[in-house]
Amino acid sequence: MLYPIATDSRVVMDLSGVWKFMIDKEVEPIEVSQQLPTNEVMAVPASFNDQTPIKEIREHSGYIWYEREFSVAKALRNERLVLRFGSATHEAWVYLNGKEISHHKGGFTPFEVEINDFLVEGSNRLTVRLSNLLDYTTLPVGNYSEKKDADGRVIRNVDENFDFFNFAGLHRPVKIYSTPREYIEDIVIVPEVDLNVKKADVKISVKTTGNFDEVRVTILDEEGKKVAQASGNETNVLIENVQLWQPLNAFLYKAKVEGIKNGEMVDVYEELFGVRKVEVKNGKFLINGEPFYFKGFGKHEDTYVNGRGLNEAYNVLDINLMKKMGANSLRTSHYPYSEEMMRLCDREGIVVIDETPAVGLMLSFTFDVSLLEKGGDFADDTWKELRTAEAHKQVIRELIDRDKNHACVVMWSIANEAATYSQGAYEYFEPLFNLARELDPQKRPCTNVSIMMATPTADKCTDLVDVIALNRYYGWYVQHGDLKTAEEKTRQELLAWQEKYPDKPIMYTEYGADTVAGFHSAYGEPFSEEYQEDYYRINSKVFDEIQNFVGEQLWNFADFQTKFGIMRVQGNKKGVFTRSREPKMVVRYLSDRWNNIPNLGYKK
Ligand code: BDP
Repeated sequence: MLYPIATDSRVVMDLSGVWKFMIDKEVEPIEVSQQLPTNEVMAVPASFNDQTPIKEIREHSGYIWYEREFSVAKALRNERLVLRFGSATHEAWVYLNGKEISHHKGGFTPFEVEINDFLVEGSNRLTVRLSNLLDYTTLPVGNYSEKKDADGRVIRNVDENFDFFNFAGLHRPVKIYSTPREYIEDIVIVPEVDLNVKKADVKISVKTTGNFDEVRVTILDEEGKKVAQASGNETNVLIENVQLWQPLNAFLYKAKVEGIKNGEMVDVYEELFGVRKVEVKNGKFLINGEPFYFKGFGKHEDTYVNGRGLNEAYNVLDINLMKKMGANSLRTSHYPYSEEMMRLCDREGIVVIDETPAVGLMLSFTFDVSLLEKGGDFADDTWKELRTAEAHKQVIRELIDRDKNHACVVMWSIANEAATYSQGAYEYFEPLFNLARELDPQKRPCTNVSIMMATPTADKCTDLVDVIALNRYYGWYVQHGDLKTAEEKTRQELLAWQEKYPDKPIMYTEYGADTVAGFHSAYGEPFSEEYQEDYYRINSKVFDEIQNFVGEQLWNFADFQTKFGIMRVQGNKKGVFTRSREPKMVVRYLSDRWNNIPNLGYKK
C-alpha cells in the first residue's frame, strides 16, 4: 500500500487536529445520523488515554467515538478521493455523513476507503467508532472479561497479556488524498545487486487501475539526476555504479512512476528505495556481502501525553540518540511502527527488524526455565485456546504489503515471545512463516523472537527461523542480583545454541534490568544504575566470545508505560534512557562499546 504523498497529480489533506471525542458507556445506542453528543475533545494523532486527568476515560475498555467535520475543495471533487487511516487502535468502524463506509480490525496497520460516493457539498461529518478490546482472537492477545453493574450496564475489561499499556485511539495521521480516476495503485521494488561489479538490476512492478498508454519508470539519484529509465507495468532497470544503502550510511534512489495517456502524464508517484543485499549464511547476517553486527534496541512507541500516538520529534530525537551511541538498529517491538518512522529509518540508515503485533501468545507465563529443562514434551493450553491464526495471517499480509519496499527492513519478526516450546507451536507457526516468505518480494530472513523458556532443547520452532533471536534475562528475572552465575548461564546457553544450529546466526533481541534513574548503590544492587551497567558489561563479555553471535539489541531504549503490577513502578524501568530521554549512567558505557564496534566486519 502506497504512503500518501503530494505529487504533480495528487493532493493530500491532513485531518490531524482536535476532534470531538466520547467514550461509549453503552447506556443507549449512539445514533450516527446525528452529531456525536459530546463536548469532550481529543487531539489526533495520539492516544486518548493521557490527554485527560479523568481516570474513567484513561482506563476505559470498550468503545470510543471520534468525530470531526471537513470540506473538500470543489476543484478536487472530480478526482478520486481516498480517506486513509495510518492506524486506528484496535478496531474501527468509519462513518461518513452517518453512513458506514469502512471497517478495519488490527491497530497498527493502515487502511483506506474511497469516499467520492459519500461526500456532500460543504461540510462532511466523519465519525469513527473504535474498540480497544483485545481477546484470544486478536493481536496483541488480551484476557477479556465482562460483568454487569447494578444498572445492568456491561462493564468490559482487558487484562493485557503483554507488558505495555494498552494505549488506543487514532494513533496515526488521518488523511484524504486525491488521485486521478486512472491511477497508480501499488509499486513493488526488488533490487538485485551484483556486488562485484556494483551493478543493480531493479525489478519494478506497477499495479495500475485504468488504461494507460505507457507506464514510465525513471530512477533518480539523490541529486535528482536521472540514472535509468524504462517502460511497462513489469520492468527491470539497470543501475550502473550503484550507490549502496549501507547501515548508518543510507543512499536512497527515487523511482518516479508515471501513468501516461495521449502523451500526457495522468498520474505520478515517487517511491524511495535503497539498494542493498541481505543474506544469512554460515552463521552470519550479511548486509552487502559483509557480516553485519546489530547494535541497538527494542523500543516502544511511547511518549508522554501522545502515548502510542505518532510523535515525530521524539522519533527524530530517538534516532539521534541512537546514532550518538553508535547504535545502528532497532526492532519494532511489539507491533508495526508508524510509516513515518519507517521512512525516517530508511533515510537515516537504521537497520530494522520489523515485527508484527503478535505478542502475548502464551498462556502459562513463567520464567521457570527448569520446568523445561526437566525434559519431556511440554504442553500448556496456549495453542488449544488461542484463536489468533486468522488475525496473524492478516497482520503478516498487511505488514509486508505496507513495508515491502523499505530498505531499512532486513528481517521480519513473526512474533514476540510466543509459547514456541509448547505442543502445537510448530503446527501454528509453520504456515505463518510460509506465508511471510511467499509474500515478501525481497525474500528477507524471518525470525521468531523467543522467550527464556524456549531453550535449545525445548524450543519447537527453531527450524523455521533464519536467525535465532533471544530475549534473555539472566541476572534479572532469574539469578536476580547474581551476575556471576548469570554470566555462566548466558555462556552455557549461547554455546548450546551455536552447537546445535551452527549455521544460524544468534542475536539478543532483549536483555535488560529495571533501573531507577538516580538510584545508586555502593554494592551494585539491583535497580541501581551501577547494577544496570554491571549487567551490560557481563553480557558484552560473553557476546564477544561467541563466534555466531551477530547482535545485541537491549531492552529497552527508554522507560515506558505498562499496566499496573507489583513488578512495575510507574511502568517498566529497563530503559537506558528515562521516558523523557535523559540518559542513565549505562549510556556512557554502551556508547563507548558501540562506537568501537564496526557495523560491518566485527566478527569476520
Ligand atoms: C519480555 C517482553 C517485553 C517485556 C520484558 C520485560 O518481550 O515486552 O517488557 O520482557 O519484562 O518478556 O521487561
